[in-house]
Amino acid sequence: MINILYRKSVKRGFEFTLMVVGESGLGKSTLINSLFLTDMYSGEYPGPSHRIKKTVQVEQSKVLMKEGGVQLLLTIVDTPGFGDAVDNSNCWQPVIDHIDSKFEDYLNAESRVNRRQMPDSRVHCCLYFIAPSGHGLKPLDIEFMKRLHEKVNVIPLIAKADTLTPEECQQFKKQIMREILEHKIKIYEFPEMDDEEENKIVKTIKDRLPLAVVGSNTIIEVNGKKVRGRQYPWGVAEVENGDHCDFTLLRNMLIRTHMQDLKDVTNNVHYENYRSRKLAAVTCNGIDNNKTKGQLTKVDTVEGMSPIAQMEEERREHVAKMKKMEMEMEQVFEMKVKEKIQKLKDSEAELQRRHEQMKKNLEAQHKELEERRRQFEEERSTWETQQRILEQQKMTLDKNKKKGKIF
Ligand SMILES: Nc1nc2c(ncn2[C@@H]2O[C@H](COP(=O)(O)OP(=O)(O)OP(=O)(O)O)[C@@H](O)[C@H]2O)c(=O)[nH]1
Ligand SMILES: [Mg+2]
Repeated sequence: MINILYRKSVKRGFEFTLMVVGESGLGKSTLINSLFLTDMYSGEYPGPSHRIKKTVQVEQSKVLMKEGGVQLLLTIVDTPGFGDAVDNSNCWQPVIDHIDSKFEDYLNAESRVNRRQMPDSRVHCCLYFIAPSGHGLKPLDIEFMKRLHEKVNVIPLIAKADTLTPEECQQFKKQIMREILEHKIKIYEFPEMDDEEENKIVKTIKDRLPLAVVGSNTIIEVNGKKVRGRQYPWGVAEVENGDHCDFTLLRNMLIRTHMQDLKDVTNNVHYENYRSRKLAAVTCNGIDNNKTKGQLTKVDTVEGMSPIAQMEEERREHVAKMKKMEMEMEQVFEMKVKEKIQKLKDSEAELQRRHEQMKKNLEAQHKELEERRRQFEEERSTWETQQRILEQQKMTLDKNKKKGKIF
């Protein structure tokens, strides 16, 4: 049954949302372009009108792609880089607001009773760009990642890895992982896989964290082959060359090996956290904190109502609201179970039907074969009889020849 459900989800295709976050100018937009979008300029450095512009607001793009026969609707969320301003406090707010608003949309869709087609625009993964300074994380990086890690799967990346030598990059990676551990930043944990090959990939990824990336939208010719890369007087940093950076490892992990797990963790951990925080806000002191102010002003204007009566009124309203929510949740749950059972029944009936059909086909084929075999046997015995008669005739002829009876 699990297989059938899985196959169904494969047939319907995947929805996946990826976000990039980091200081301004670290190549977030360029990497997104290199990973999934097709803007490319060949030859020389692109003219000013073609260069990627500074990102000034949260921007979403959608890409429809096919990966291993599976349809994939990828949403990419590009965010404005931070770190330019004199005061960078709260620079994470637009990013956090975006993630929360998507959770909110999902929660609203989920509590609607009729929810056959629920679009999932929650952010499933956030690539966090670290400047290739060689000197570890900045306080702002630590603060930002800590704000993100309870809400989204964070994967740290070293930006513009072509500006570090391989040794520097190696050292820098170790340093960053030490600091991540030290500051208890919870980055996305790559799970063990069932498949041995995939487990090898997981081990490689874990050993290489944070992944070092190079982005480029320029095509350069290297030994007669056209590649994405960055040209330097001393050579070319190739984006898709595993010896130069971890770009390909990152891309494969995102769209092949770990997409489903990133979605599962988003749903089971981050979204669940958001939902329970939301519910806690509703039940905290019996009053929804977000609504408190509004309700009090409303009740305040009711003349002649004592504070006690106001509170009683609020309490009653709240109890009624909770009951309604509870009922709605129960309804949703029942619907969910019914839908699942119906789906399973349908699949079972379909399987049974196909099984019967195959059985019938096989029986018909068997009968046909039997019939052909019988015909063949008949033909053979007729042929054998004819053969015997012929042989006898031949023998009689021979005998007669010997006796000189003929002619
Ligand atoms: N050396 C090097 N330069 C890069 C790389 N990726 C991008 N750049 C350059 O860095 C500059 C900024 O790139 P963007 O992609 O606009 O950076 P961003 O992070 O989107 O910047 P904001 O939108 O301001 O946040 C551009 O001139 C890019 O060509 C890289 O991997 N290595
Ligand atoms: Mg940008």
